[in-house]
Amino acid sequence: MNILEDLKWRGLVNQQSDEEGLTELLSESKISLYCGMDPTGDSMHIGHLLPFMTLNRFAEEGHHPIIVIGGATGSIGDPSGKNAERPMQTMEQVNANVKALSNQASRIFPNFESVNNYDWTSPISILDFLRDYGKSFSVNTMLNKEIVSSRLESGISFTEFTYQILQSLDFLTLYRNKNVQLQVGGADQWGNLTAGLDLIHKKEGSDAKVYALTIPLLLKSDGQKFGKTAGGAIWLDAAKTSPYEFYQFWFNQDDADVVNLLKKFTFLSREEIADLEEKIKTQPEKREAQKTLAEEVTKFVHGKEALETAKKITDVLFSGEIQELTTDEVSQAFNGVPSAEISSDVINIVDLLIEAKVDSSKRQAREDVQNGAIRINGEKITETTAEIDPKSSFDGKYIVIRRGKKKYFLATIK
Ligand code: 545
Repeated sequence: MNILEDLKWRGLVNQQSDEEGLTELLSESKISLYCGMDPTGDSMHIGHLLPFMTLNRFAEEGHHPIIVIGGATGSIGDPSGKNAERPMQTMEQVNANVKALSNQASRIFPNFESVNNYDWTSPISILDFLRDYGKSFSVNTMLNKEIVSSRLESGISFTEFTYQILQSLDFLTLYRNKNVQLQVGGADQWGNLTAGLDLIHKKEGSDAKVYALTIPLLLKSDGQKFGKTAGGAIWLDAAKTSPYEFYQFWFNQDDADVVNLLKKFTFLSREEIADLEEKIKTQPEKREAQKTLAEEVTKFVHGKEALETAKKITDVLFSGEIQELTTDEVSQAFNGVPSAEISSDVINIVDLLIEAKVDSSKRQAREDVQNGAIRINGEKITETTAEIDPKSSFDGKYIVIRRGKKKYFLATIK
């Protein structure tokens, strides 16, 4: 099976400019290909991951992937998929985001080449721009692209209207300087990708071998957009979404979605995925497929060590042996549980339950303790006279309180 067939099997192909041509090119030679990202923020989230993981699939076949970080395009703002003008970022913001994203990209995709389109875009003067490139673009064609036509009623600035020219210029520059022959992007990028093909064909001749491939927008089996949770996006930055939360996100996927996700987000073979698909049918309660998905994606994005920590936290929360966690693991594990700040003084258990907002009345707090419903750092406390020393656990930073079987609270020490 060739790589395009594999991508199709995984559901990773939306549109292609010339399937036959690309199939032939890939059967003859190793190529360079690229996907871009604009510095609209300081981290990617899982919605951005697929095109870059797709480049990685090409890399595994010996092709050469390049990431373009949009220092220039990000200062303009891509109108694709947006129904209103983007607020323009300051150049300081753009530069800070370029830095953060470049670091993130090179950590997750260490074998990719990375370039910044500011380097070749910023030296072009307005006259060169209009004379060398503007002439190759028909306003009529630009207006007919979905990116622009969908904005004609609500309005679009000349700045954002020009965006497709800048992205096309990147493809042309990379074709000329690095022999890049394929651009990959999400389905929203089709207009920008084909604008690039047109520019290259005009400037370099209609026989230039360049191609575009888009990846479908990911939906869940219930039709909802994938990757958005009640708590917001799932970020690739461990400081925004901890590796433990990241792991849990994948682990909690429905049976109906998990095979699709294994195909798209892991590098497992058809056989391995078929095996897991079988296990969903015969032993769904084991959640083997979800576990494998969570392990594979967490390892790919955060590395082996972070995966081990995520699994350890998962096990500890299941067994209740909280004292086995390190301070850092506590902060990952309980990020998002109800928490309150308390002082570092030794405190009576009943008072602690009130201060940490576990119980709202002393009567309730005493009852909970007497009923054996309260655990402090994993240890059951049954005496209402018990005194708790905040300095004695987790470097004096946290007390983990459990009420009943599952409900956790975190007291953070001031
Ligand atoms: C710029 C210059 C190029 C080629 C591409 C670009 C960027 C492109 C774009 N892409 C999106 C993006 O999102 C912000 C990510 C940052 C954290 O806007 N014009 O930059 C997304 N892209 C990945 C996929 C996408 C797309 O990075 O293509 O479809 C999401 O899946 O929206 O020469």
